Amino acid sequence: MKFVLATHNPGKIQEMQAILSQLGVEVVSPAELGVDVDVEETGETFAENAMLKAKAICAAAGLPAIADDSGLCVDALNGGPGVYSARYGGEGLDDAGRTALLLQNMRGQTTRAAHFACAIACAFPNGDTLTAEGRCDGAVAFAPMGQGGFGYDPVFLVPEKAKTFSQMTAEEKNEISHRGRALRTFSEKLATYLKR
Ligand code: ITT
Repeated sequence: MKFVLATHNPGKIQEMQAILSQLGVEVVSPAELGVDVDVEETGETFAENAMLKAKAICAAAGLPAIADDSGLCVDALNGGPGVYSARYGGEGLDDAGRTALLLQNMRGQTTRAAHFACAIACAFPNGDTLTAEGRCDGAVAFAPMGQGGFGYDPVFLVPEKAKTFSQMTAEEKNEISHRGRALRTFSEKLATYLKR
């Protein structure tokens, strides 16, 4: 069975393709199918937004769709930017701009604890759905470090590894990341679903 990835984020597409192909799930991007739907993320939780995206792309593509909604939740910012991670600071900012804004808003803050959260939703053309969540605990670094990954990776420090996500290989990140964990849980649920 082929699945369409309900995301426009190239960083996510790369990671989701790498993890899902290892798990034996065949995926295509919306671009490969000529599908271009912009879904308004009106949900208050990662899970709600992931489901909105999965259902919209499933309807447009006529294929089962897997969506990811994720973000960085910082304790000192009351869990923010959270579901607003992609929109932090408004439309004009890119990944580097949002990261710089985060460091600015954390200036002088000694409580650096944060976690990445990921909700995966899968919608099937027959109306069935599957969901999974994953989380990775860490801290907001004091300055960007490393070149890999995307988004807030350069400032997300994993203390046990003494590295930011950007300083890890793709494999190292996938092993412990919110997205890796959510997708592995998802693939177990998918296997059970497909057996029925
Ligand atoms: P789609 O909705 O098209 O999937 P998006 O980038 O808008 O793409 P989200 O609404 O889920 O996705 O926003 C998540 C944001 O959180 C994303 O833009 C990143 O800035 C950040 N983020 C999520 N996972 C991340 C990761 O593994 N590393 C770094 N930043 C991440």
